[in-house]
Amino acid sequence: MSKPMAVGVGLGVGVVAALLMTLEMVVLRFVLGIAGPPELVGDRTAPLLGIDLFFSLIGFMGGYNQLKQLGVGSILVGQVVAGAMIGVGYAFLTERGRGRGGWWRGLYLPAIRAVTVLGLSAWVVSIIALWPVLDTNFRGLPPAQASVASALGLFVAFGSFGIALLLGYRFVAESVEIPRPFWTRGDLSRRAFVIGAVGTAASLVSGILLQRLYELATFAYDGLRYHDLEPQPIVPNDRFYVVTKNVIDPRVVRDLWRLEITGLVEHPATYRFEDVAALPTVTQETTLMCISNGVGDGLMSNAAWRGVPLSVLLNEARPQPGVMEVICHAVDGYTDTVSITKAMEQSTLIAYEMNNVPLPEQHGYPVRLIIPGLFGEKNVKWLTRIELVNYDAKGFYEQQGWGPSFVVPIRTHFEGPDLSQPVRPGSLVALKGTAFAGDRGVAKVEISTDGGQRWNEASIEYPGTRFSWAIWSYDWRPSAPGKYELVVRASDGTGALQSSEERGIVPEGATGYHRLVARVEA
Ligand SMILES: Nc1nc2c(c(=O)[nH]1)N[C@H]1C(S)=C(S)[C@@H](COP(=O)(O)O)O[C@H]1N2
Ligand SMILES: [Mo]
Repeated sequence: MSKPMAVGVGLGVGVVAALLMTLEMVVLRFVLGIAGPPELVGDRTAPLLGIDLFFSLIGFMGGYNQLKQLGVGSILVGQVVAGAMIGVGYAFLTERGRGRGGWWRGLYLPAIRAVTVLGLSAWVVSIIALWPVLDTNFRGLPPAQASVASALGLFVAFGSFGIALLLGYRFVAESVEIPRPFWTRGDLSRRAFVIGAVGTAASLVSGILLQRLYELATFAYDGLRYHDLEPQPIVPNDRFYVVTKNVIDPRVVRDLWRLEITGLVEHPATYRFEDVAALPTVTQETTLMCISNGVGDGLMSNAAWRGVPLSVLLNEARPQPGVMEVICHAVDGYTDTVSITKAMEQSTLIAYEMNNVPLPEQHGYPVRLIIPGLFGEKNVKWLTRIELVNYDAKGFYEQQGWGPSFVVPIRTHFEGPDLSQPVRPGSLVALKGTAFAGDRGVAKVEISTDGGQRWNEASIEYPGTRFSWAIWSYDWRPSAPGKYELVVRASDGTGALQSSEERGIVPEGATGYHRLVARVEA
Protein backbone atom coordinates (compact mmCIF):
# COMPACT_ATOMS: atom_id res chain seq x y z
CA MET A 1 0.00 0.00 0.00
CA SER A 2 1.23 3.49 -0.73
CA LYS A 3 1.89 5.70 2.26
CA PRO A 4 -1.04 8.06 1.72
CA MET A 5 -3.31 5.08 1.23
CA ALA A 6 -2.05 3.43 4.42
CA VAL A 7 -2.70 6.67 6.29
CA GLY A 8 -6.23 6.79 4.89
CA VAL A 9 -6.99 3.19 5.70
CA GLY A 10 -5.44 3.41 9.18
CA LEU A 11 -7.36 6.57 9.91
CA GLY A 12 -10.64 5.14 8.66
CA VAL A 13 -10.26 1.86 10.49
CA GLY A 14 -9.16 3.69 13.66
CA VAL A 15 -12.25 5.88 13.55
CA VAL A 16 -14.52 2.89 12.97
CA ALA A 17 -12.88 0.93 15.79
CA ALA A 18 -13.38 3.94 18.10
CA LEU A 19 -17.02 4.22 17.04
CA LEU A 20 -17.53 0.53 17.82
CA MET A 21 -15.88 1.12 21.21
CA THR A 22 -18.19 4.08 21.84
CA LEU A 23 -21.20 1.96 20.92
CA GLU A 24 -20.10 -0.69 23.34
CA MET A 25 -19.54 1.86 26.13
CA VAL A 26 -23.01 3.23 25.54
CA VAL A 27 -24.51 -0.27 25.71
CA LEU A 28 -22.62 -1.09 28.92
CA ARG A 29 -23.79 2.19 30.42
CA PHE A 30 -27.34 1.66 29.28
CA VAL A 31 -27.73 -1.93 30.42
CA LEU A 32 -25.34 -2.37 33.34
CA GLY A 33 -24.90 1.20 34.54
CA ILE A 34 -21.14 0.98 33.92
CA ALA A 35 -19.66 4.44 33.63
CA GLY A 36 -17.01 5.00 30.98
CA PRO A 37 -14.60 7.87 30.36
CA PRO A 38 -17.32 10.22 29.01
CA GLU A 39 -18.77 10.49 32.50
CA LEU A 40 -15.85 9.46 34.71
CA VAL A 41 -13.38 11.99 33.32
CA GLY A 42 -15.74 14.85 34.14
CA ASP A 43 -16.44 13.53 37.63
CA ARG A 44 -12.73 13.06 38.23
CA THR A 45 -11.78 16.54 37.05
CA ALA A 46 -14.71 18.67 38.29
CA PRO A 47 -13.56 18.63 41.93
CA LEU A 48 -10.03 19.56 40.82
CA LEU A 49 -11.22 22.73 39.09
CA GLY A 50 -10.90 25.73 41.33
CA ILE A 51 -14.21 27.21 42.42
CA ASP A 52 -13.62 30.35 40.34
CA LEU A 53 -12.74 28.42 37.20
CA PHE A 54 -15.72 26.09 37.74
CA PHE A 55 -18.07 29.01 38.22
CA SER A 56 -16.75 30.98 35.26
CA LEU A 57 -16.92 27.87 33.04
CA ILE A 58 -20.58 27.50 33.98
CA GLY A 59 -21.09 31.18 33.21
CA PHE A 60 -19.16 30.93 29.93
CA MET A 61 -21.13 27.89 28.77
CA GLY A 62 -24.42 29.41 29.88
CA GLY A 63 -25.22 26.87 32.59
CA TYR A 64 -24.20 23.68 34.40
CA ASN A 65 -26.08 21.59 31.83
CA GLN A 66 -24.14 23.12 28.95
CA LEU A 67 -20.86 22.51 30.79
CA LYS A 68 -21.83 18.86 31.31
CA GLN A 69 -22.59 18.53 27.60
CA LEU A 70 -19.27 20.07 26.67
CA GLY A 71 -17.51 17.64 29.01
CA VAL A 72 -19.17 14.51 27.67
CA GLY A 73 -19.04 15.72 24.08
CA SER A 74 -15.34 16.49 24.15
CA ILE A 75 -14.49 13.07 25.61
CA LEU A 76 -16.62 11.34 22.96
CA VAL A 77 -14.92 13.33 20.20
CA GLY A 78 -11.54 12.86 21.89
CA GLN A 79 -11.98 9.09 21.84
CA VAL A 80 -12.62 9.11 18.10
CA VAL A 81 -9.69 11.44 17.43
CA ALA A 82 -7.41 9.24 19.54
CA GLY A 83 -8.72 6.21 17.65
CA ALA A 84 -7.87 7.85 14.32
CA MET A 85 -4.35 8.71 15.49
CA ILE A 86 -3.69 5.23 16.80
CA GLY A 87 -5.05 3.84 13.53
CA VAL A 88 -2.58 5.90 11.51
CA GLY A 89 0.32 4.87 13.73
CA TYR A 90 -0.68 1.26 13.46
CA ALA A 91 -0.93 1.47 9.67
CA PHE A 92 2.58 2.95 9.45
CA LEU A 93 4.08 0.22 11.59
CA THR A 94 2.26 -2.50 9.72
CA GLU A 95 3.23 -1.21 6.29
CA ARG A 96 6.85 -0.89 7.36
CA GLY A 97 6.79 -4.59 8.12
CA ARG A 98 5.41 -5.58 4.74
CA GLY A 99 7.79 -8.08 3.19
CA ARG A 100 9.68 -8.59 6.44
CA GLY A 101 9.48 -11.50 8.84
CA GLY A 102 6.45 -11.43 11.08
CA TRP A 103 4.25 -9.88 8.37
CA TRP A 104 1.31 -11.96 7.38
CA ARG A 105 -1.59 -10.75 5.24
CA GLY A 106 -1.92 -7.31 6.76
CA LEU A 107 -0.84 -8.26 10.26
CA TYR A 108 2.64 -7.43 11.52
CA LEU A 109 3.75 -8.80 14.86
CA PRO A 110 5.64 -5.71 16.15
CA ALA A 111 2.63 -3.51 15.27
CA ILE A 112 0.29 -5.86 17.13
CA ARG A 113 2.66 -5.84 20.07
CA ALA A 114 2.76 -2.02 20.04
CA VAL A 115 -1.03 -1.75 20.01
CA THR A 116 -1.32 -4.31 22.81
CA VAL A 117 1.21 -2.50 24.98
CA LEU A 118 -0.50 0.81 24.26
CA GLY A 119 -3.92 -0.63 25.09
CA LEU A 120 -2.77 -2.23 28.32
CA SER A 121 -0.96 0.94 29.39
CA ALA A 122 -4.03 3.02 28.57
CA TRP A 123 -6.07 0.64 30.69
CA VAL A 124 -3.69 0.79 33.66
CA VAL A 125 -3.29 4.57 33.39
CA SER A 126 -7.04 5.10 33.19
CA ILE A 127 -7.64 2.88 36.22
CA ILE A 128 -5.06 4.85 38.22
CA ALA A 129 -6.28 8.22 36.98
CA LEU A 130 -9.95 7.42 37.53
CA TRP A 131 -9.42 5.47 40.75
CA PRO A 132 -11.38 7.83 43.02
CA VAL A 133 -14.50 7.56 40.85
CA LEU A 134 -14.07 4.00 39.62
CA ASP A 135 -16.63 2.82 42.19
CA THR A 136 -19.33 4.64 40.26
CA ASN A 137 -22.15 2.42 39.03
CA PHE A 138 -25.43 3.88 37.87
CA ARG A 139 -27.36 0.70 38.62
CA GLY A 140 -26.18 0.85 42.22
CA LEU A 141 -23.66 -2.00 42.35
CA PRO A 142 -21.86 -1.87 45.73
CA PRO A 143 -18.55 0.04 45.57
CA ALA A 144 -16.10 -2.89 45.34
CA GLN A 145 -18.13 -4.63 42.65
CA ALA A 146 -18.68 -1.32 40.91
CA SER A 147 -14.91 -0.70 40.72
CA VAL A 148 -14.36 -4.14 39.22
CA ALA A 149 -17.21 -3.56 36.76
CA SER A 150 -15.79 -0.19 35.68
CA ALA A 151 -12.28 -1.63 35.28
CA LEU A 152 -13.66 -4.54 33.24
CA GLY A 153 -15.73 -2.12 31.20
CA LEU A 154 -12.58 -0.17 30.31
CA PHE A 155 -10.72 -3.39 29.52
CA VAL A 156 -13.45 -4.60 27.21
CA ALA A 157 -13.69 -1.18 25.58
CA PHE A 158 -9.96 -0.75 24.95
CA GLY A 159 -9.57 -4.43 24.08
CA SER A 160 -12.36 -4.35 21.53
CA PHE A 161 -10.89 -1.21 20.01
CA GLY A 162 -7.57 -3.02 19.54
CA ILE A 163 -9.15 -6.11 18.07
CA ALA A 164 -11.38 -4.10 15.75
CA LEU A 165 -8.34 -2.13 14.59
CA LEU A 166 -6.29 -5.26 13.90
CA LEU A 167 -9.01 -7.16 12.12
CA GLY A 168 -10.34 -4.13 10.28
CA TYR A 169 -6.92 -3.14 9.00
CA ARG A 170 -6.11 -6.68 8.02
CA PHE A 171 -9.42 -6.96 6.23
CA VAL A 172 -8.58 -3.99 4.04
CA ALA A 173 -4.81 -4.44 3.72
CA GLU A 174 -5.06 -8.07 2.72
CA SER A 175 -7.04 -7.14 -0.35
CA VAL A 176 -4.14 -5.13 -1.72
CA GLU A 177 -2.33 -8.40 -2.28
CA ILE A 178 -5.12 -9.67 -4.46
CA PRO A 179 -6.47 -6.73 -6.48
CA ARG A 180 -9.78 -7.42 -8.13
CA PRO A 181 -12.58 -5.29 -9.54
CA PHE A 182 -14.66 -3.22 -7.15
CA TRP A 183 -17.71 -5.51 -7.11
CA THR A 184 -15.88 -8.76 -6.41
CA ARG A 185 -14.96 -10.01 -2.98
CA GLY A 186 -11.56 -9.03 -1.78
CA ASP A 187 -11.34 -5.76 -3.67
CA LEU A 188 -9.70 -2.92 -1.71
CA SER A 189 -12.36 -0.30 -2.28
CA ARG A 190 -15.10 -2.81 -1.66
CA ARG A 191 -13.50 -3.78 1.64
CA ALA A 192 -12.98 -0.17 2.56
CA PHE A 193 -16.63 0.29 1.77
CA VAL A 194 -17.55 -2.56 4.17
CA ILE A 195 -15.51 -0.89 6.94
CA GLY A 196 -17.24 2.39 6.19
CA ALA A 197 -20.61 0.68 6.41
CA VAL A 198 -19.71 -0.86 9.77
CA GLY A 199 -18.66 2.59 11.00
CA THR A 200 -21.85 4.16 9.73
CA ALA A 201 -23.94 1.44 11.37
CA ALA A 202 -22.04 1.86 14.64
CA SER A 203 -22.55 5.62 14.58
CA LEU A 204 -26.21 5.21 13.73
CA VAL A 205 -26.86 2.75 16.54
CA SER A 206 -24.75 4.83 18.98
CA GLY A 207 -26.61 7.89 17.79
CA ILE A 208 -29.98 6.30 18.51
CA LEU A 209 -28.84 5.10 21.93
CA LEU A 210 -27.22 8.46 22.72
CA GLN A 211 -30.44 10.15 21.69
CA ARG A 212 -32.33 7.87 24.10
CA LEU A 213 -29.76 8.60 26.83
CA TYR A 214 -30.09 12.29 26.07
CA GLU A 215 -33.81 12.02 26.79
CA LEU A 216 -33.01 10.38 30.11
CA ALA A 217 -30.39 13.01 30.85
CA THR A 218 -30.65 15.45 33.70
CA PHE A 219 -30.71 18.43 31.30
CA ALA A 220 -34.51 18.31 31.43
CA TYR A 221 -34.71 18.85 35.17
CA ASP A 222 -31.35 19.76 36.72
CA GLY A 223 -31.75 23.19 38.26
CA LEU A 224 -35.53 22.88 38.65
CA ARG A 225 -36.64 25.64 41.01
CA TYR A 226 -39.58 25.94 43.34
CA HIS A 227 -41.53 29.17 43.11
CA ASP A 228 -45.15 29.66 44.01
CA LEU A 229 -47.21 32.81 44.51
CA GLU A 230 -48.83 30.76 47.28
CA PRO A 231 -45.83 28.89 48.74
CA GLN A 232 -46.85 25.50 50.14
CA PRO A 233 -45.53 24.32 53.51
CA ILE A 234 -44.66 20.98 51.93
CA VAL A 235 -43.46 21.08 48.34
CA PRO A 236 -44.90 18.29 46.16
CA ASN A 237 -42.18 15.84 45.11
CA ASP A 238 -42.43 16.70 41.44
CA ARG A 239 -41.89 20.39 42.19
CA PHE A 240 -39.07 19.97 44.74
CA TYR A 241 -35.92 21.69 43.47
CA VAL A 242 -33.29 19.45 41.87
CA VAL A 243 -29.52 19.76 41.67
CA THR A 244 -27.27 16.99 40.39
CA LYS A 245 -23.70 16.76 39.11
CA ASN A 246 -24.74 13.96 36.75
CA VAL A 247 -25.37 13.93 33.04
CA ILE A 248 -27.68 10.96 33.57
CA ASP A 249 -28.80 10.19 37.09
CA PRO A 250 -28.54 6.72 38.63
CA ARG A 251 -31.38 4.24 38.26
CA VAL A 252 -30.61 2.03 41.19
CA VAL A 253 -31.76 -1.60 41.22
CA ARG A 254 -32.74 -1.87 44.86
CA ASP A 255 -31.82 -5.54 45.24
CA LEU A 256 -28.29 -4.99 43.90
CA TRP A 257 -27.80 -1.96 46.10
CA ARG A 258 -26.18 -2.14 49.55
CA LEU A 259 -25.38 0.35 52.27
CA GLU A 260 -21.92 -0.22 53.73
CA ILE A 261 -20.47 1.13 56.95
CA THR A 262 -16.68 1.04 56.62
CA GLY A 263 -13.49 2.68 57.83
CA LEU A 264 -12.67 3.18 61.50
CA VAL A 265 -15.41 1.04 63.03
CA GLU A 266 -15.29 -2.04 65.25
CA HIS A 267 -17.98 -3.79 63.22
CA PRO A 268 -18.07 -2.94 59.53
CA ALA A 269 -21.52 -3.75 58.23
CA THR A 270 -23.44 -4.16 54.99
CA TYR A 271 -27.18 -3.51 54.91
CA ARG A 272 -29.67 -4.56 52.29
CA PHE A 273 -32.59 -2.22 51.74
CA GLU A 274 -34.90 -4.45 53.83
CA ASP A 275 -32.40 -4.32 56.71
CA VAL A 276 -32.46 -0.52 56.68
CA ALA A 277 -36.25 -0.45 56.40
CA ALA A 278 -36.54 -2.77 59.42
CA LEU A 279 -34.79 -0.28 61.73
CA PRO A 280 -36.76 2.20 63.86
CA THR A 281 -37.81 5.21 61.81
CA VAL A 282 -38.60 8.85 62.30
CA THR A 283 -40.45 11.23 60.02
CA GLN A 284 -38.89 14.66 59.91
CA GLU A 285 -39.72 17.76 57.99
CA THR A 286 -36.50 19.26 56.66
CA THR A 287 -35.91 22.06 54.19
CA LEU A 288 -33.01 21.75 51.78
CA MET A 289 -31.28 24.67 50.12
CA CYS A 290 -28.48 24.55 47.56
CA ILE A 291 -25.36 26.58 48.34
CA SER A 292 -25.84 28.10 44.85
CA ASN A 293 -29.25 29.47 45.72
CA GLY A 294 -29.08 33.21 45.16
CA VAL A 295 -31.23 35.58 47.21
CA GLY A 296 -34.76 35.25 45.82
CA ASP A 297 -33.96 32.13 43.80
CA GLY A 298 -35.83 28.82 44.05
CA LEU A 299 -33.19 26.18 44.82
CA MET A 300 -34.90 25.59 48.17
CA SER A 301 -37.78 23.28 49.08
CA ASN A 302 -39.32 21.55 52.06
CA ALA A 303 -40.40 17.92 52.45
CA ALA A 304 -41.23 15.36 55.12
CA TRP A 305 -38.52 12.70 55.08
CA ARG A 306 -38.87 9.27 56.67
CA GLY A 307 -35.87 7.21 57.58
CA VAL A 308 -33.46 5.96 60.19
CA PRO A 309 -31.20 8.21 62.25
CA LEU A 310 -27.66 7.67 60.96
CA SER A 311 -26.58 7.32 64.59
CA VAL A 312 -28.50 4.00 64.82
CA LEU A 313 -26.24 2.51 62.15
CA LEU A 314 -23.10 4.20 63.48
CA ASN A 315 -23.77 2.91 67.00
CA GLU A 316 -24.24 -0.62 65.65
CA ALA A 317 -20.89 -0.30 63.85
CA ARG A 318 -19.17 1.26 66.90
CA PRO A 319 -16.86 4.07 65.76
CA GLN A 320 -13.25 3.73 66.90
CA PRO A 321 -11.71 6.45 69.05
CA GLY A 322 -10.27 9.33 67.02
CA VAL A 323 -12.92 9.35 64.30
CA MET A 324 -13.32 12.91 63.02
CA GLU A 325 -15.44 12.76 59.94
CA VAL A 326 -17.81 10.60 58.00
CA ILE A 327 -17.40 10.39 54.22
CA CYS A 328 -20.65 9.62 52.46
CA HIS A 329 -20.17 7.90 49.11
CA ALA A 330 -22.92 7.69 46.52
CA VAL A 331 -23.40 5.29 43.62
CA ASP A 332 -22.71 8.15 41.17
CA GLY A 333 -19.22 8.58 42.62
CA TYR A 334 -20.27 11.74 44.48
CA THR A 335 -18.93 12.14 47.99
CA ASP A 336 -19.46 14.56 50.79
CA THR A 337 -18.37 14.71 54.38
CA VAL A 338 -19.87 15.56 57.72
CA SER A 339 -18.31 15.76 61.15
CA ILE A 340 -18.87 12.75 63.39
CA THR A 341 -20.64 15.07 65.85
CA LYS A 342 -23.18 16.18 63.25
CA ALA A 343 -23.48 12.61 61.95
CA MET A 344 -24.41 11.38 65.43
CA GLU A 345 -27.19 13.96 65.90
CA GLN A 346 -30.67 12.44 66.11
CA SER A 347 -31.87 14.59 63.22
CA THR A 348 -29.26 13.33 60.74
CA LEU A 349 -31.18 10.73 58.77
CA ILE A 350 -30.75 7.96 56.25
CA ALA A 351 -34.01 8.74 54.44
CA TYR A 352 -35.90 6.45 52.11
CA GLU A 353 -39.30 8.15 51.93
CA MET A 354 -40.14 11.64 50.76
CA ASN A 355 -43.63 12.94 51.53
CA ASN A 356 -44.93 9.41 52.21
CA VAL A 357 -43.68 7.76 49.04
CA PRO A 358 -40.39 5.99 48.27
CA LEU A 359 -37.68 8.50 47.40
CA PRO A 360 -38.14 9.52 43.73
CA GLU A 361 -35.21 8.58 41.51
CA GLN A 362 -33.90 12.12 41.08
CA HIS A 363 -33.99 12.71 44.82
CA GLY A 364 -31.75 9.76 45.64
CA TYR A 365 -33.63 6.44 45.40
CA PRO A 366 -33.35 4.23 47.35
CA VAL A 367 -31.64 6.08 50.21
CA ARG A 368 -30.24 9.57 50.78
CA LEU A 369 -28.80 11.53 53.63
CA ILE A 370 -30.75 14.31 55.32
CA ILE A 371 -28.61 16.68 57.39
CA PRO A 372 -30.62 19.59 58.78
CA GLY A 373 -28.84 22.92 58.91
CA LEU A 374 -26.20 22.24 56.26
CA PHE A 375 -26.42 23.15 52.58
CA GLY A 376 -28.07 20.77 50.10
CA GLU A 377 -24.80 19.32 48.82
CA LYS A 378 -24.21 17.54 52.14
CA ASN A 379 -27.52 15.69 51.70
CA VAL A 380 -25.93 12.94 49.63
CA LYS A 381 -28.37 11.18 47.29
CA TRP A 382 -28.11 7.53 46.17
CA LEU A 383 -26.02 6.85 49.27
CA THR A 384 -24.12 3.55 49.27
CA ARG A 385 -21.13 3.75 51.62
CA ILE A 386 -20.44 5.50 54.88
CA GLU A 387 -16.76 5.68 55.72
CA LEU A 388 -15.47 6.83 59.10
CA VAL A 389 -12.07 8.54 59.01
CA ASN A 390 -9.73 10.30 61.43
CA TYR A 391 -8.85 13.25 59.21
CA ASP A 392 -10.51 16.28 57.66
CA ALA A 393 -11.80 14.81 54.41
CA LYS A 394 -13.23 16.93 51.60
CA GLY A 395 -16.23 16.20 49.42
CA PHE A 396 -16.89 16.73 45.70
CA TYR A 397 -17.61 20.47 45.88
CA GLU A 398 -15.50 21.20 48.95
CA GLN A 399 -12.44 20.09 46.96
CA GLN A 400 -13.22 22.87 44.48
CA GLY A 401 -12.90 25.32 47.33
CA TRP A 402 -16.47 25.76 48.58
CA GLY A 403 -16.90 26.25 52.31
CA PRO A 404 -15.30 25.67 54.78
CA SER A 405 -18.61 26.45 56.50
CA PHE A 406 -21.69 24.78 55.07
CA VAL A 407 -24.07 26.13 57.70
CA VAL A 408 -27.20 27.58 56.13
CA PRO A 409 -27.54 31.27 57.03
CA ILE A 410 -30.99 32.81 57.56
CA ARG A 411 -32.80 33.26 54.26
CA THR A 412 -36.08 35.02 53.53
CA HIS A 413 -37.90 35.37 50.22
CA PHE A 414 -40.94 37.13 48.81
CA GLU A 415 -43.06 34.78 46.70
CA GLY A 416 -46.43 36.43 46.10
CA PRO A 417 -48.30 38.28 44.85
CA ASP A 418 -47.05 39.14 41.38
CA LEU A 419 -45.91 42.75 41.66
CA SER A 420 -44.72 43.19 38.08
CA GLN A 421 -47.81 45.37 37.43
CA PRO A 422 -48.62 48.47 39.51
CA VAL A 423 -51.18 48.16 42.30
CA ARG A 424 -53.94 50.68 43.11
CA PRO A 425 -53.60 52.92 46.15
CA GLY A 426 -55.67 51.59 49.04
CA SER A 427 -55.81 48.04 47.67
CA LEU A 428 -54.78 45.08 49.76
CA VAL A 429 -51.45 43.52 48.83
CA ALA A 430 -51.24 40.16 50.61
CA LEU A 431 -47.49 39.57 50.68
CA LYS A 432 -46.37 35.99 51.18
CA GLY A 433 -43.09 34.19 51.32
CA THR A 434 -40.71 31.78 52.93
CA ALA A 435 -38.18 32.10 55.73
CA PHE A 436 -35.54 29.51 56.50
CA ALA A 437 -32.90 29.32 59.21
CA GLY A 438 -31.15 25.96 58.80
CA ASP A 439 -31.61 23.84 61.91
CA ARG A 440 -32.27 26.82 64.17
CA GLY A 441 -35.93 27.47 63.38
CA VAL A 442 -37.58 30.74 62.37
CA ALA A 443 -38.63 32.88 65.33
CA LYS A 444 -39.74 36.12 63.70
CA VAL A 445 -40.21 37.62 60.22
CA GLU A 446 -40.23 41.37 59.58
CA ILE A 447 -41.23 43.41 56.56
CA SER A 448 -40.18 46.88 55.58
CA THR A 449 -41.96 48.85 52.86
CA ASP A 450 -39.52 51.75 52.94
CA GLY A 451 -36.28 50.10 51.93
CA GLY A 452 -35.40 48.88 55.42
CA GLN A 453 -35.86 51.93 57.63
CA ARG A 454 -38.91 50.81 59.57
CA TRP A 455 -39.84 47.18 60.18
CA ASN A 456 -43.18 45.53 60.95
CA GLU A 457 -43.69 42.00 62.13
CA ALA A 458 -45.21 39.60 59.60
CA SER A 459 -47.68 36.84 60.56
CA ILE A 460 -46.37 33.33 60.62
CA GLU A 461 -48.87 31.34 58.56
CA TYR A 462 -46.97 28.11 58.89
CA PRO A 463 -44.33 27.92 61.62
CA GLY A 464 -42.71 24.75 60.29
CA THR A 465 -40.25 22.91 62.49
CA ARG A 466 -36.80 23.71 63.75
CA PHE A 467 -35.46 22.13 60.56
CA SER A 468 -37.85 23.59 58.05
CA TRP A 469 -38.88 26.85 56.56
CA ALA A 470 -41.76 28.93 57.80
CA ILE A 471 -44.39 30.51 55.56
CA TRP A 472 -45.13 34.12 56.43
CA SER A 473 -47.71 36.65 55.27
CA TYR A 474 -48.07 40.39 55.57
CA ASP A 475 -51.10 42.42 54.55
CA TRP A 476 -49.90 45.66 53.06
CA ARG A 477 -52.30 48.47 52.08
CA PRO A 478 -50.30 51.24 50.41
CA SER A 479 -52.29 54.48 50.45
CA ALA A 480 -50.18 56.90 48.49
CA PRO A 481 -48.94 56.41 44.92
CA GLY A 482 -45.22 55.94 44.51
CA LYS A 483 -42.40 53.45 44.35
CA TYR A 484 -41.95 51.30 47.44
CA GLU A 485 -38.96 49.17 48.23
CA LEU A 486 -40.13 46.05 50.03
CA VAL A 487 -37.61 44.18 52.18
CA VAL A 488 -37.94 41.03 54.29
CA ARG A 489 -35.77 39.66 57.08
CA ALA A 490 -36.04 37.08 59.85
CA SER A 491 -34.58 36.10 63.18
CA ASP A 492 -33.77 32.50 64.01
CA GLY A 493 -34.51 30.41 67.08
CA THR A 494 -31.28 31.53 68.76
CA GLY A 495 -32.44 35.15 68.50
CA ALA A 496 -29.93 36.05 65.81
CA LEU A 497 -31.09 38.55 63.18
CA GLN A 498 -30.54 37.77 59.50
CA SER A 499 -27.38 39.40 58.16
CA SER A 500 -27.95 42.25 55.71
CA GLU A 501 -24.45 41.88 54.31
CA GLU A 502 -24.71 41.21 50.58
CA ARG A 503 -22.39 38.27 50.17
CA GLY A 504 -22.12 36.35 46.90
CA ILE A 505 -22.75 32.65 46.39
CA VAL A 506 -19.08 31.68 46.34
CA PRO A 507 -17.74 30.13 48.58
CA GLU A 508 -20.20 29.83 51.48
CA GLY A 509 -23.58 30.73 50.00
CA ALA A 510 -25.24 34.11 49.49
CA THR A 511 -26.50 36.38 52.25
CA GLY A 512 -28.43 39.65 52.23
CA TYR A 513 -32.04 40.72 52.14
CA HIS A 514 -34.49 40.00 49.35
CA ARG A 515 -35.81 43.30 48.00
CA LEU A 516 -38.72 44.03 45.67
CA VAL A 517 -39.93 47.26 44.16
CA ALA A 518 -43.71 47.76 44.15
CA ARG A 519 -45.28 50.51 42.08
CA VAL A 520 -48.46 52.06 43.40
CA GLU A 521 -50.37 54.01 40.75
CA ALA A 522 -53.84 55.47 40.74
N1 LIG B 1 -25.04 11.57 44.97
C1 LIG B 1 -25.29 12.89 44.84
N2 LIG B 1 -25.82 13.55 45.87
C2 LIG B 1 -26.08 14.87 45.79
C3 LIG B 1 -25.74 15.61 44.63
C4 LIG B 1 -25.17 14.87 43.55
O1 LIG B 1 -24.87 15.41 42.47
N3 LIG B 1 -24.96 13.52 43.69
N4 LIG B 1 -25.97 16.96 44.58
C5 LIG B 1 -26.06 17.64 45.88
C6 LIG B 1 -26.52 19.03 45.80
S1 LIG B 1 -25.39 20.19 45.29
C7 LIG B 1 -27.76 19.42 46.28
S2 LIG B 1 -28.17 21.06 46.38
C8 LIG B 1 -28.75 18.41 46.71
C9 LIG B 1 -30.04 18.57 45.95
O2 LIG B 1 -31.00 17.61 46.38
P1 LIG B 1 -32.37 17.50 45.61
O3 LIG B 1 -32.07 17.36 44.14
O4 LIG B 1 -33.09 16.32 46.16
O5 LIG B 1 -33.14 18.78 45.86
O6 LIG B 1 -28.30 17.08 46.52
C10 LIG B 1 -26.93 16.89 46.87
N5 LIG B 1 -26.64 15.49 46.85
MO1 LIG C 1 -26.23 22.21 45.80
